[in-house]
Amino acid sequence: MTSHWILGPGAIGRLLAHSLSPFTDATLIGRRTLPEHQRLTTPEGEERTQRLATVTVAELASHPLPSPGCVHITTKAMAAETALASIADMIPPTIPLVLWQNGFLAQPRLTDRWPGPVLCATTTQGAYLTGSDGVVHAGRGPTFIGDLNNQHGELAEVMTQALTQANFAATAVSDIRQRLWQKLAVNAAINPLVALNGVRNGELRSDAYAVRVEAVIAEAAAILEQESIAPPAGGKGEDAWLALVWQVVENTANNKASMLQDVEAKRPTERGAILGPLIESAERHGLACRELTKLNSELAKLEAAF
Ligand code: KPL
Repeated sequence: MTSHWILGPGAIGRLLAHSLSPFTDATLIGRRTLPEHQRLTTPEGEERTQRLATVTVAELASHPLPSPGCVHITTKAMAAETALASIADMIPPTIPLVLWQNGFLAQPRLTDRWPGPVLCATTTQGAYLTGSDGVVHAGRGPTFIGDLNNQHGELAEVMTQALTQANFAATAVSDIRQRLWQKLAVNAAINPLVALNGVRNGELRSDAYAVRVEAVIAEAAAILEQESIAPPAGGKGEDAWLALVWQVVENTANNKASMLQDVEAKRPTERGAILGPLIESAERHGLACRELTKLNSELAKLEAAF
């Protein structure tokens, strides 16, 4: 993979740019100007400053760059399509895309609409921004890459090799749809509740919240079964989903979930990409989704007051 454009200078976008830049040509693209000198704090606490190639969409329109080998879209889920539209006439429509969004909203839409190959990535790398010139790589975690129709296995291999070489460990997989939905289920059980109540993940273990976590999982397990999404590692139905959710709550007890960070910053949340596909599927299959719908309306109400 010769050169990478990274569209969306959030935490994962900047982490990718820091990782790829010493090894290959990587350009970070945003709507606003970013300082060229960017700081990375590693999980070991080491601080490094790197000069990254940064450019705004407006600068790119007036001073076009040579076409990249691929475009990583690292915006929030609901911004992915607009972000791609902002650069679409600057790149050939055959360029491979890599989608890094949570949930399952941008992935099926762009897979249907973009003429070139569309890879989807799901990552457990932990990272957060510290202002316009810093990102903290809080924890390492695996990344999986594949495409929804399993037509681009070789490209997924090339992409994961490029990332792994850059110390961003990634594996090509043939079950990315399963993995995206599994992450979505965990996010649906944790993110809306912590965001609405302003609590860290670990607090969901208290009785008042645990009942709602269980209600979400009861609805989600039935929906996932209809979507042919297997329960996690060898388990069965609702119990396996619950065990996974409680494990993630335990592992991330001290975390402020991404949706809580959005609410605190008065940014729109990813509810449409996380709760949306579950509610839409429940309606399609005639399944109950009272708790999911309630969470979605509560979040909508909260966001309307920003
Ligand atoms: O993925 C997460 C998020 O914050 O979006 C979890 C797993 C809930 C960890 O906080």
